[in-house]
Amino acid sequence: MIIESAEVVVTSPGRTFVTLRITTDEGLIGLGDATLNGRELAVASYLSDHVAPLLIGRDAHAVEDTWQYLHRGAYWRRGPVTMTAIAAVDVALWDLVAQRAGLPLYQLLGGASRRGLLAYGHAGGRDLPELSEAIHRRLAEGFRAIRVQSGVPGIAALYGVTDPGTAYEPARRAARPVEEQWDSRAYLRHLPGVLEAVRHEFGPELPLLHDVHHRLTPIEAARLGRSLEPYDLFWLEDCTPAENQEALRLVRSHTVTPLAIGEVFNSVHDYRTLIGEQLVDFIRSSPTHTGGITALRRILDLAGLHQIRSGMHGPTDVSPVGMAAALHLGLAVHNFGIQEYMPHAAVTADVFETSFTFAAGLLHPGELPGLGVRLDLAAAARYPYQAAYLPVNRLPDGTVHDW
Ligand code: GCO
Ligand code: MG
Repeated sequence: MIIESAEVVVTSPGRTFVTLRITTDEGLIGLGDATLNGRELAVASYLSDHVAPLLIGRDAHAVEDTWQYLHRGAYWRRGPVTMTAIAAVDVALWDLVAQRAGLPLYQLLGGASRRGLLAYGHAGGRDLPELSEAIHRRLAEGFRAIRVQSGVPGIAALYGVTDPGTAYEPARRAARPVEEQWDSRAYLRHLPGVLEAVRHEFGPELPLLHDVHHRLTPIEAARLGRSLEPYDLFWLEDCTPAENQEALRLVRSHTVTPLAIGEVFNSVHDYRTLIGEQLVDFIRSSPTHTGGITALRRILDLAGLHQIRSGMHGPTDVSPVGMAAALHLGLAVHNFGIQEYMPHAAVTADVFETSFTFAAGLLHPGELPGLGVRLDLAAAARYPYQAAYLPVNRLPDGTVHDW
């Protein structure tokens, strides 16, 4: 099965997605997600200028060799742009190999280890009544685990909180990033009361998650983790800027609240201390930003030795192709934990036809050969690229802070 062409498709149906589309001599088409939120064109260029020409004439079955060729062969290793580009190639090749075998991809990854993947949905509100309404809405949609984000008095624009009824979408279409605010002391004072109220209203069973989005110092994170222990969180996510792996030693030694980290990681090396010293409980990487299925599977196998489970990133900026890859891998690995699921805008379905399902709180990748996703090129052309940026964060005195 020889690769004849590799084409990069940039389209913005609702938001921007970058997709690698590989065609073989037998006419099969494999898809890989290369979407890096707010930096999409950098990956598109890396792929079309530097990677696509190397793929022509290669054997599409050579998944591992191609991964090593693009990773070691580039000399310059790691980094979100490079690893997202390699991920797109890797996922597109897995898609092709599985289509050629006539099997849904999860069957090539070891087969199903469970009936479906427990998914969590997002609920955010500016205050408690809005938050409660948002949680009820998610439960009515079938979610059986909820991520809870709340407004904080004194902070005007905050991560994870939108006007009632509008879907949360972090990237905004504007010439420059919008600016949000942050105040750790106000947040630390307010959040425990929010989780207490939610736990009280929704009872002890419902898994609740919360995302700090990289904003606290280790000692602040330790304090927060400890103060949330009575509310039995499923996880506390990205409590500190996660690239400092050693910071988690301090957090871990002070709290038994489970910790999830890694949506901005792109390599197994970002996890070595965290996994080796058992400093986290869930791996947030998605195939899209971590070098694909080949690379994430290695990370999850290492994590499994330490009873650390998957909790793959599944925001709208992981495309339907990237979501399908996550679902096939998640269905197959033994140490699956939970899958984030932020459904795409309805208009995205004009371009991407998917076969994954969501029922009774569980996602399933479906039974079509390969990933089970199709890209309609003519429809993609109707949604030309539109620039969007993630927000930038500032403290009350104007200092730039982690967003
Ligand atoms: C999450 C994430 C997202 C990110 C977004 C950035 O937990 O889902 O934190 O909301 O902010 O993916 O591109
Ligand atoms: Mg997050």
